[in-house]
Amino acid sequence: VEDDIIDLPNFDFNAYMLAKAHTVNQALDASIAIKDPEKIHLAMRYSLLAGGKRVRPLLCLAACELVGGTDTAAIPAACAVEMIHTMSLIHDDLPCMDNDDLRRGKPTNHKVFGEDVAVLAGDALLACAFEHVVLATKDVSPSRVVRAVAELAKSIGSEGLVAGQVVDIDSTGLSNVDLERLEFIHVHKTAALLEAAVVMGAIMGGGSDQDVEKLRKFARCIGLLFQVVDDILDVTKTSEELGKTAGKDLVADKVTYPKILGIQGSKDFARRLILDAKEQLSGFDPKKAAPLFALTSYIAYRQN
Ligand code: GRG
Repeated sequence: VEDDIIDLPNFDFNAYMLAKAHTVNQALDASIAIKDPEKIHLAMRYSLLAGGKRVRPLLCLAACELVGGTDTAAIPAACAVEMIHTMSLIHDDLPCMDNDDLRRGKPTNHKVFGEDVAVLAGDALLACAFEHVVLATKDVSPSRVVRAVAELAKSIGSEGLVAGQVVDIDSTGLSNVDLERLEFIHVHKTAALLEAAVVMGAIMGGGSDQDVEKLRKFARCIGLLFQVVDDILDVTKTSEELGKTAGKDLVADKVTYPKILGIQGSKDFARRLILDAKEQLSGFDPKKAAPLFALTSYIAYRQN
């Protein structure tokens, strides 16, 4: 998405990202100690602390801030979302799924610890996420914590992330995947967890039902935006790497937005999603909304 259609006056996004990512990384480091049995805890920490953009936790903290909450209220939820994101990547990389050797620039979990431990590390991170949000959340009413946990659970199960993954697997190699099916995959596989991150942040921060629903709509737009941009980057980056005009999506076995809409059509769609996302933030205090505007911009213009 080339044109800058998000205006961010007086907001130092780099400083914001660095400070918040540091807070998140410290909290993640503290959330899982190395204890007995050492192997499983090392495997969990290996992937959780392997880097990554931390987009989901940052969204969670920014949504909390927007509705007037503090980082303290949302940090356990932010960590829980990243734990689940990480476990989904560990499982996605397994030989029975995508069979990837590298993730975040490092050997995948199963390459280092073996397939058996990688499956278990994913399972343990999933359990740890729920335990963490319930036990570590401070200064938030129990009813809000329960609502947040329900949001998280709904976003990842057979009507969320898992639904997206199973339909994605079923679509691999098919030549007739249409826009509706592609959107189903991404709404579930990618957007659902981003939505949970934002909604949990708003709930933990004390947002009204109206705030939460506006932010849910915002998150659905940026969730799809995330994936459209991912698909565009996949084509443009691979084209650059190959020094050709044809990109990876033209040779790979999976359907992408550029394959169905073309590059320009995908960019137009991304632009529409940015405008729709912005629209949802328009009723909030612009100063408090600046981090979410900035994260939208980051998702739209990122290079990886
Ligand atoms: C959640 C119960 C449960 C099971 C997992 C394997 C699986 C089921 C789902 C796969 C989901 C998957 C791999 C989705 C892709 C999501 C995505 C866009 C990943 C890339 O996210 P980035 O760019 O990565 O934020 P970093 O490394 O920066 O965190």
